[in-house]
Amino acid sequence: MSGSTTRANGSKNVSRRTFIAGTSSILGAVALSGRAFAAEASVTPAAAPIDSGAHVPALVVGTGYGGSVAALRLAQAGVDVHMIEMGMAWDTPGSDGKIFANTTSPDVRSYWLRTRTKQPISNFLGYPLDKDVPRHTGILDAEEMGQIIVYQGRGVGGGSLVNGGMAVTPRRENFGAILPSVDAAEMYGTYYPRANATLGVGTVDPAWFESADCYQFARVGRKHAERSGFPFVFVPDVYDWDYMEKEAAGTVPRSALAGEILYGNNYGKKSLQKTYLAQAGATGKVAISPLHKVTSVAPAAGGGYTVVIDQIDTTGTTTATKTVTADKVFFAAGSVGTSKLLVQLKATGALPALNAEIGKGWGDNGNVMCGRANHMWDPTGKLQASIPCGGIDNWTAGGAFAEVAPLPTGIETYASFYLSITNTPHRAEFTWNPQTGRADLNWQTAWKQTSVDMARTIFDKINAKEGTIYRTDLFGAYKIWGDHLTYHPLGGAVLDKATDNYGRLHGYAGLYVIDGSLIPGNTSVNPFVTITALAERNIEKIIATDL
Ligand code: FAE
Repeated sequence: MSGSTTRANGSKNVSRRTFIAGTSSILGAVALSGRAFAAEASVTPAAAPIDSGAHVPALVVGTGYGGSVAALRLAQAGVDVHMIEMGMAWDTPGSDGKIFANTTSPDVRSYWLRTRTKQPISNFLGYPLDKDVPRHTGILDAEEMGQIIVYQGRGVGGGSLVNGGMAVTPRRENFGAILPSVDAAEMYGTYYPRANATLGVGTVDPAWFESADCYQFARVGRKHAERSGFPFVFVPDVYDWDYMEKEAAGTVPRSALAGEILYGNNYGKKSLQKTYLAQAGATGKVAISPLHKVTSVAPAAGGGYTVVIDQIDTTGTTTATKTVTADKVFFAAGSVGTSKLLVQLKATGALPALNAEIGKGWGDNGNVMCGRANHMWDPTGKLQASIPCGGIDNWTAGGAFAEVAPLPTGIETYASFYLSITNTPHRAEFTWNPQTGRADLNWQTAWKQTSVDMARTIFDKINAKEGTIYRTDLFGAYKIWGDHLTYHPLGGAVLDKATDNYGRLHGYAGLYVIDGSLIPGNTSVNPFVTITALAERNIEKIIATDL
């Protein structure tokens, strides 16, 4: 654009719009300290597409948890950062005046480059739920990786755009199995608290929970768990609990109570756009290129790295290919994105010195879903908050932690629904397939049986006690288990194996991994607090020693 100059973070156009967005970022950051999260629009750094030929001190691939931590802390240390994000900015309302689509009515915004929806719960009462949608760079990717569908968020904010916000710190006695090379005392003393504070994690008010219509399903879940001798625990979340109470009181627009979740929450949820990325924007040192996809990273002749980036339009078509240089590159494209990129770059000769651990140690966090059919005298409520707030902990005895999840259909279903995280031993590997020019993942559907068996340590017992049965209508005809998917991909560039103990990739100074691919396949609970805390730990060390 005429009259503009290229900034140190590789973007042009310090326009009035950027300035205003920067100002609102500051306001957003101030709001973080109060209880004023809620219905505001995004306060992330304004989209500022990178110029071909630009040179940036730090380039971050992806804008999820790991990428957002890296960008904020680097910027606070005085480093100019450019974040490259293949998904959209999610800062502009659609024709209905809302940025995000409702879970009950998926539309053009809902899926990443598919012509038909791929809903995790595919059926209800015998009817298939999927429908045709226009192909678009929508928010939820149901990526089919061989024998597993990996659900991921696409856009500025990564998984935080689509997830349930359940923000769970693992029990400390389980941490040694999750990240064996990391000092637990440091994590529980410093980095988990830092992550929880910056993410804005809170817990439902127990008194309100007891009376709220929208949590009848969770109270039924608790009753059944406790009658079978299982502990029920409250699960913290980044949803603004004050806002949800106002939704229930009818004083603010509804989001969790309107069934919004999988395709984004228009209000109430503190996604990364409102937390880490808002603070990053407030530094004035972070720029973001949405609808830009990194396709290659290789050593540059004069030092640093040459990064090749495809700019795409909302049909997924490449409209420009840009080449930039970066002194340091942070891989934060998520477990699948980073793993696919690294196995490709190693196999095709761009980064041949990456070690043999690249692509290994991938797991599904043992995810498996199921529903139970309750008796007619045990209704779960027709109004259900889309945000879960409690779980059943049978990890030590049976290897399963089950979230009591909603089925926000708007009608009484007499169903209890659960997402279990299980202690699966199975790990898959990404490899480069030169015939197809794609990375393959050798996950096997049959491996889910271990997870099903662990989940059954909870639900077989509850069914026996309550005289109830499993639902067979949610995942296809007469199919009890949602065992074809994961929400929680982890691993593929494992800490202290593919990288050193702080995420520095072996073989290349200045290349780092800082997302869920560092974690070897399981966190015993929902993963994003651990991804965030580990990123906080690693970036602190990298800033202290590498810059
Ligand atoms: P992630 O957040 O996936 O961010 C990676 C980003 O990189 C994405 O925005 C990508 O679009 C982008 N990207 C990928 N490849 C490229 C490329 N080549 N160039 C440019 N950009 C690229 O990574 N976890 C919880 O702890 N609690 C929950 O309640 C929860 N619920 C979930 C519900 C759903 C439906 C889903 C899908 C996930 C859920 N998760 C939950 C998982 C959580 O969102 C996930 O572990 C984190 O988002 C992973 O963080 P990363 O930083 O690794």
